Amino acid sequence: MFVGESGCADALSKYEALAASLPARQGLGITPYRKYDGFWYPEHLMAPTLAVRDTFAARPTDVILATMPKSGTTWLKAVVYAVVHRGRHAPAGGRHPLLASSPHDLVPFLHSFYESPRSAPPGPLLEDMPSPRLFAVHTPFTALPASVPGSGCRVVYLCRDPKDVFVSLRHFLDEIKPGGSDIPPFAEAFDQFCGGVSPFGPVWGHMAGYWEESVARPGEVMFLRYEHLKEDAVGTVRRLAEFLGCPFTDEEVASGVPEAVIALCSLDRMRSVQANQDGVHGTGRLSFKNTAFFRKGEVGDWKAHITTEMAQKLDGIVEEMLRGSGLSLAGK
Ligand code: PPS
Repeated sequence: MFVGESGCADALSKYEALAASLPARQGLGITPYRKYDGFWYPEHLMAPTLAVRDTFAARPTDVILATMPKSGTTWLKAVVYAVVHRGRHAPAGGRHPLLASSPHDLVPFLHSFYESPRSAPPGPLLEDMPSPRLFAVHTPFTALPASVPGSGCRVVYLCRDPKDVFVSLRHFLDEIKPGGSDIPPFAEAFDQFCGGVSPFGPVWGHMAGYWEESVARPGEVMFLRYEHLKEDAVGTVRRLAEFLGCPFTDEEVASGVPEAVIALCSLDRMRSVQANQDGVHGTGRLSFKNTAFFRKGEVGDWKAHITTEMAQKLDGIVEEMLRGSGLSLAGK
């Protein structure tokens, strides 16, 4: 069942009532959080997330990109868009859509279709999108749309060192906070992150959920690491294309198409795009400049911002919480 023609606000009201009944707290974000099924959600995304879960109808050709915020979402959106649409849009061409639009506009967040206020109900909008549809979520695996498992659609998860996630998140919040709003001091924010209180956190539960699913259903869920995409971009992009059912042909490999995808989606190239310099992302409730999505894009930037003791503390918590899951981030 899709959210009906009566409009998004009506369809959301039952989820808004549920969201309002959930445990709430202030967190390191700029909005309060609500806790649902063990995870902390930015309050304004709680009702849309529940509406997506219950009403979104997945197609077998859909691709869903899942990340913790600040794990490389923007990069993954660009790479997957470039790979999937390379037949229509040559990655080496000068008129590629990624050179005219933000990756966030080309690969929308699923929740954005359900956010209120919105002029049109999400059902027809989603129905009218041609296949393959590409969407993104920050949602934990357990809160993905109920129609996703078993639909045959592909889920790609991108995981990043939680220390770099924290540092990136902190910078992002500093960058986008509306004038006059307060975010907790650095040390306090770090303690909250270590306690699992972050957007869509705890980070370890988020990673473990997708990891376990990628082990159980490797044909449907792929688990990638930001660090591996950096280290072996060509190998990772080729594996990604295979997983998505559109492997690079020998001719494409010989003519450097995977390398062209990587060059197109590089941080410097993306940052130079006009739409990423002066565009805005978000909805009426919360919006910010696209420039906030592009900072350093480095592995290990945490070393410039948190002490060895803090790093050991977070690493220890993550390793402990991941114990038994088969996933280990140690040494990377
Ligand atoms: S969001 O808000 O969740 O969509 O943010 P997200 O895109 O997940 O994370 C932003 C961080 O990703 C870096 N970034 C990139 N890295 C490599 N290549 C490309 N093309 C790229 N684009 C964005 C961005 O700089 C943020 O990381 P930090 O460490 O803050 O630099």
